[in-house]
Amino acid sequence: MSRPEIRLQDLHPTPAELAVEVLAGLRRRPRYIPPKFFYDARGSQLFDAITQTSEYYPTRTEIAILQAHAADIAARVGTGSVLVEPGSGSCMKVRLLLEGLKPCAYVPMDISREHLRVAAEQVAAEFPWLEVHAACTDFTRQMAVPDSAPEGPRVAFFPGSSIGNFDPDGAADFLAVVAELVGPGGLLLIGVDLKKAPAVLDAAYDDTAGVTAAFNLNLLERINRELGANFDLGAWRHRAFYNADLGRVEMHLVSTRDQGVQVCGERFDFAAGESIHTENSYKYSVADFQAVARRAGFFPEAVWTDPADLFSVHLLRVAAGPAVAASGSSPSRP
Ligand code: AVI
Repeated sequence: MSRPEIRLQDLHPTPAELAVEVLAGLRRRPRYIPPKFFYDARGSQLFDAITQTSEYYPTRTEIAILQAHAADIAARVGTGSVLVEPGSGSCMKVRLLLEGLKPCAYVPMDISREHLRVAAEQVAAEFPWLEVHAACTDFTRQMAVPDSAPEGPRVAFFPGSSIGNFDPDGAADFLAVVAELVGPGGLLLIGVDLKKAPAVLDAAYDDTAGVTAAFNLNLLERINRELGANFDLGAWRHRAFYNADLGRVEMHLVSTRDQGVQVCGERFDFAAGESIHTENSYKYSVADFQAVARRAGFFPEAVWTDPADLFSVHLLRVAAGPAVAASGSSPSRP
């Protein structure tokens, strides 16, 4: 069978870009490596496996919200748009919207090239009437609709509470870039995880099967493989906890002993118990998130939640005037 036709714009980060950011993150205190580097091919697979664990409620809850309100969403968004999805991953959730929205084109964007290609081809095969224009890019740095895509009113789809991986200022900056991408009157449909009991959050980010631990540790494996580093994977452990003061789940890799590691010819010493901070996942109330969105020039049009108030899906529209927040954004730093 011939492969379905997709157009792929390739701006995949180079090993040199990985090296620059990893070295900078290991030199600073506290040490920090941005979560976008989780998503090599294995990391993307492990993330998909996380979404299947019983503890990780966001994915199944957001899907239930999208299914329950698909008709309302379609009525509010309308048909014929260019539907853009930054961080599209496996393109699972967008499938729930495509029949109702009937976009004229779908633009998945992801940092993981092969994962993107496979996912985009599957969407193109399942929805033969849909033009798919994929863009392999680090959307935290560069977010542009490929020139090959048609003109049309733009709608951005940013599910999964990926916005939580920015700190609130970074989130407002990122949303301002999205507002510019969709333009005046443009829409954003975005999933945002809600604040809840810390025990639920702690379990969601430290599942008993150890999938999230493997996902976190895969970062060190990737750095060993791609940058010729010598992290001893047996000497690091996964740690995740809800930081109530800052309203975020933090993930760390903790050194279990005093050790030295070579990365790109540079030696880094870690004391026992010292950690590399690898991810923040901010949680919001509906009102707090709407306040962040307003700073970026968006106005709330609708919000849907599940009966247990675990997760929210917001529909936001760009105001006619210019956005307030500055453009340019990067994921949250400690
Ligand atoms: C992609 N992102 C929204 C996930 C989250 O919940 O912050 C990544 C993740 N990290 C650990 N589990 C899932």
